[in-house]
Amino acid sequence: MIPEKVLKVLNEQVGKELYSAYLYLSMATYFDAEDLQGFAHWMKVQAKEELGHAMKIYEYIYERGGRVELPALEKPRCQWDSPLEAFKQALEHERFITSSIHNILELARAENDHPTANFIQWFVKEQVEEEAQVEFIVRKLQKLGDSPVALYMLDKDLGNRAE
Ligand code: OFO
Repeated sequence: MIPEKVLKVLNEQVGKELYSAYLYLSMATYFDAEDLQGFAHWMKVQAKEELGHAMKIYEYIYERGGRVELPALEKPRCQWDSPLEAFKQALEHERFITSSIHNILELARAENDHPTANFIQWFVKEQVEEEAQVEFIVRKLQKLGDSPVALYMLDKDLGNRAE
């Protein structure tokens, strides 16, 4: 059985991952409205990945004999001033998710819940990648400045992200 306190934060994390999917899908709607289909595609792929993260925790909870309880999801923001502003928010969000994952690890260790401490390591590693890929796009956007041609090229590039 998962210790009660750990089960609580794992359930909360399912909600946070679902919210990540919701936020990135909302960013996709913004990019589609701006005719930046490549950016929108990137966000749609990311939203699916986040759903996968939520499901990974969901399945783990049941594997350990726990019960998932889904929380209410907040309405995500739907408008940004620029692609850079949207990606900066994505980076801020990923940093928040990273600290949440680290908290789960610390709590699992404190509760001597070795299986969860082991399980959550996958997410610790994943968050390094998640932050790095968003940070890379933020840096690119900062370098491109206001050049529409450069934005168009980046849009093409992001449109190639594999599912
Ligand atoms: Fe689930 O990694 Fe992003 O939020």
